Amino acid sequence: MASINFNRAEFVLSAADKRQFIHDSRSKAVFAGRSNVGKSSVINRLLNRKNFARVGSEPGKTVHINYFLADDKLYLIDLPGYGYAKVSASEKMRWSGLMESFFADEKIDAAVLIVDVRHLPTKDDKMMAEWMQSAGFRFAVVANKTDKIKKSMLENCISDIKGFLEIDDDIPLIPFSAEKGDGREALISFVESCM
Ligand SMILES: Nc1nc2c(ncn2[C@@H]2O[C@H](COP(=O)(O)OP(=O)(O)OP(=O)(O)O)[C@@H](O)[C@H]2O)c(=O)[nH]1
Ligand SMILES: [Mg+2]
Repeated sequence: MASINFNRAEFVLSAADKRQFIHDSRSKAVFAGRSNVGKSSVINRLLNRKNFARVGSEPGKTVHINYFLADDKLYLIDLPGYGYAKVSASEKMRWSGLMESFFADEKIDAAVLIVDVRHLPTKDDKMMAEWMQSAGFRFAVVANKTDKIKKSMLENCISDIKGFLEIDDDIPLIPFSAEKGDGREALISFVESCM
């Protein structure tokens, strides 16, 4: 268990190829999820920065693997999103290849799957959740964009997401709003508990 100063952060690099992956003794937390669910926004919220990780209204903004370093101890890794319909077949292949080599190559301390609280997850999300658990990573799900639903809906939305993903009861499912900051402390606790 380590304590991280998330206000101390730097951008390290954007990797398009496995030769650029980072191997050192620092911890690594990855952020995965469908295009446009708010992976980059969640990272910005953790770091208390605006548009540090690039946020876009157009889905598919993050096409490389972006490494941010918090407190010289922990890499926050922004993975390119999946599931955007307009992506070409060759781009999908590139994504799969990059992900495969990334996960084969890296020691991951914490894996965070981000979903949109308003919608049921997709089959791709479920595959990602199964895969991350079977890989033996410490794993949590973040249900982002809670500011977009009524408070009274939250409990139902969360239990629907949990039911669809069929995650174990001991997997944290964290309601989150990158916009408002809700859930930030809970996500920080999870990440720090993995180190
Ligand atoms: N209302 C609201 N909007 C959000 C929240 N999180 C992200 N957004 C918006 O959702 C859009 C996508 O956010 P990104 O952070 O770029 O999403 P991403 O998952 O990194 O997207 P890709 O890099 O394309 O895979 C942007 O317009 C954000 O401003 C949130 O908690 N609440
Ligand atoms: Mg992004």
